[in-house]
Order: sequence, then structure tokens, then C-alpha cells
Amino acid sequence: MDQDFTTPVENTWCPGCGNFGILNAFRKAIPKLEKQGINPKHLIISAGIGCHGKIFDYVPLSGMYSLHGRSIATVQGIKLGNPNLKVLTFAGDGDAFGEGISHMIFAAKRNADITVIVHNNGTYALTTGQFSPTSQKGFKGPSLPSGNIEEPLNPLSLMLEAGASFVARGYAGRIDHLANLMVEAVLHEGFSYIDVLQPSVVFTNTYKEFNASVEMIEKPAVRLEDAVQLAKRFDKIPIGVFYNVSKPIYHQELYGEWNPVVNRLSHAERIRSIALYLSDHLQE
Ligand SMILES: Cc1ncc(C[n+]2csc(CCOP(=O)(O)OP(=O)(O)O)c2C)c(N)n1
Ligand code: SF4
Repeated sequence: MDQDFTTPVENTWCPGCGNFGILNAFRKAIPKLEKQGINPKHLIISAGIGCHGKIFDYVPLSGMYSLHGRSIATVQGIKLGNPNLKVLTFAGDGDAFGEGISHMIFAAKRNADITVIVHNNGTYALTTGQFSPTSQKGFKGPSLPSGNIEEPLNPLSLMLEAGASFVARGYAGRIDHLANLMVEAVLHEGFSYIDVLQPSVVFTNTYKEFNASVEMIEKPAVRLEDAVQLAKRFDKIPIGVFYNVSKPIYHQELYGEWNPVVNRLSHAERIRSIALYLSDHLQE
């Protein structure tokens, strides 16, 4: 693994795309996490399908490229298979809040120990600019030439209400700030969500608007109601950590002290224990 965390894969994003900011922030976050004791070999990534998903090819970490909307389920499975790993997925706004919305809600509700980074560009970019759940009202694209008539979904308040224990917003144009958010999110134990404002220079070129409106949050809200209120602020666009609390974590509640890696059963032992379980229950 080279020090810059690059790969030989050719980058095919459009010049100026906000995805570069997210990639560069992540490349900065990896060594910072290493300093905090997270071995990059134990940081496992996934991604959905879309322009965002190509990030999977541009960082040399182990993982599994997923299906559209299914990377949240994929990383939950990896975590349950080996709780010693840290798992993180990159998703698009269409990916996470269209096709994958139920996975998002239930992962937050059960406080699965995963990190989800959404490249929120307000459109289905790879498939050429259809409107997505976070598209602004009035957004025009090839599939919607007369403009979006729906209000956008607010991912931050949705995740907060669903039970997420860490919720943040970053901006692809503030790389160091975003890198630090990524570090905090990965270190957080429980469900951590970062919504990243990601301009698509082709379909939603929002750099000017974001540069003028982003405002750093000084510290997370203590009360959930205050975090939700902050997420619904529209005069400015707050970036930073909205909420960060400690809650029971899904795999720990499920497994207790048991660890499927340490306490691995052989195939024969597994068959024997299933047979024993069935015979006990069939007798009842
Ligand atoms: C189940 C399924 N539905 C639709 C598609 C087609 N598809 C591929 S990428 C994409 C849009 C991705 O949009 P988003 O998740 O917002 O990511 P972006 O391209 O904007 O980064 C769609 C609809 C698919 N691959 N799988
Ligand atoms: S279409 Fe948009 S999101 Fe996709 S690479 Fe180009 S600028 Fe980035």
C-alpha cells in the first residue's frame, strides 16, 4: 500500500467533480485513523453503484463492491461476520435514499456499527441526471425537463429520527474538515452517518452556492430535538457533527461476549450443533 493510498486504476470522474474532494479527504483520513490504532488492513470498504461507487477502485483497501442500494446491508454482513473489523461504505443519494432507504433506516434504528458516507449530489448522476430523493424542487434534468415538483428529503433529520448515534455533514470543498469528520465517524462505535455536499459539475454545479452558505458547527447538539432543528436550518448550511451519542450497539447486543471469529466452529461441529438444536426443539 503506498503512502498516498492511490491505485493504478484510471480515474474517470469529470474534471472538477466533488467526488475528488471526498476521495482526497478519505486518503487523508486513512493515515489519521492508523495513528488512532486502526490498521488500514482492518478497515473494510464497500460502495453502491453510481459515479460515487468508483471510489472503491481508487483506494487500495479490502472490501466488496456492492449492488445499487445494497452496500449498507453488505457492510452490516461483514461486521457481523467479523466484529473485529471497521467497516465503511460510500453510497450515492439515490443509492442510499432511493433504492437503499429501508437499509439506511434499519441500520440506524439498530445502531449497526458501520459508517455510511453519502455523496449527496442531488441527482442520479451515472445514469445521466435523473432526479433523486434529495433533488431540489425545480431541479431540471433529462428525465424531468419541466422541473422537479417534489420537496427534497432531508437525510440528516431522517437519520436522526431513525436512531443514528452519529450524524454529520461535510462538504467536498472543505477537504481537511471532511477528513476529520471521517476519522470521527469511523472511530465512533455504532451507526455513523456523514452526508457530504458533493457538487456534480455536470448536473448540479453547486460550488458557488455551497461556498457562500456553509457554516461550521462548533459542537454537536446535546438534545436530539436540537440536532433535528439544526438539520432543518435553511438560511445557512451547517457542516460538522450534528449529534454524537453512545447507545447499545447491535452486534454487541446480539452476540454478547461471543465472537464468530474467535469461537469459530468447524463444519462438522456446526452440523452437530444444528442437529442437537433441532432434536431438542423437535422433542418440545
Ligand atoms: C437495482 C438497480 N436499479 C437501478 C440501477 C441503475 N443505476 C445504476 S447507477 C444509478 C444511479 C446512481 O445514482 P446515485 O446513487 O445518486 O449515485 P451517483 O451516480 O449520483 O454517484 C442507477 C439508477 C441499478 N444498477 N440497480
Ligand atoms: S457526472 Fe457528475 S457526479 Fe458523475 S463524475 Fe461527472 S461531475 Fe461527477
